[in-house]
Amino acid sequence: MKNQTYPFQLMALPYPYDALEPYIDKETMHYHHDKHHQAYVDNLNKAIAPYPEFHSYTLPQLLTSLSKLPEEIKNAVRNNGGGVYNHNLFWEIMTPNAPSKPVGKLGEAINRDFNSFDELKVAFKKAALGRFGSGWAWLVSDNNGKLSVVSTANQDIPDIDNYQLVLPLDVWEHAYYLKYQNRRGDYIDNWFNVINWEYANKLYTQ
Ligand code: MN3
Repeated sequence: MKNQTYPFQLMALPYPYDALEPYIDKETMHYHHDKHHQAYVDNLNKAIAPYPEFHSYTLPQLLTSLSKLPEEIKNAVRNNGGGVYNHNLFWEIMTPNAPSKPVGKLGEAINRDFNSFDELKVAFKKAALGRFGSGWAWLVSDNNGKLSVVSTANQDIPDIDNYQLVLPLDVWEHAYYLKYQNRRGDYIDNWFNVINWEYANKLYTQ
């Protein structure tokens, strides 16, 4: 997925639509993946279709070269390219067979940098609740493996030249409104039950 180029394609969900029930419901997964994510893919392709010089760019390359893009497609690539990239990662970081807590080197690093898994959850929830409007909360690691929690607006990604993304959480209303309405906090709490910590550890150690 990471190395694909134009025309970009919608990533298949790595599990059935109802696999994350009861924490994330089947109907939300259908809308989120089949409609929202698909729209980001379509709009990204539409934006770069007239610019063959960018057809050999991977998504990370496009997103880290925004300043090189023509003015008229810069925002479309930033928003829709970010949307594709973030959702690809978001589906992968969830699993119906989630271990209850962080594993491996990542588990050790969480204890080192946040004192405990519980304190990480507090910091992460604060960032995710504090993001006004639409955006994402992230656990990221710097080049020395030090972890931190950040949030971004809209579909913006953290600085992937300098940070490894470890956990992405979508806090757009489309990610939770059907089941949770305005209760973003409950959605965040429940999301911790479906994190694929094996995969997160792989991202952290790669
Ligand atoms: Mn989303």
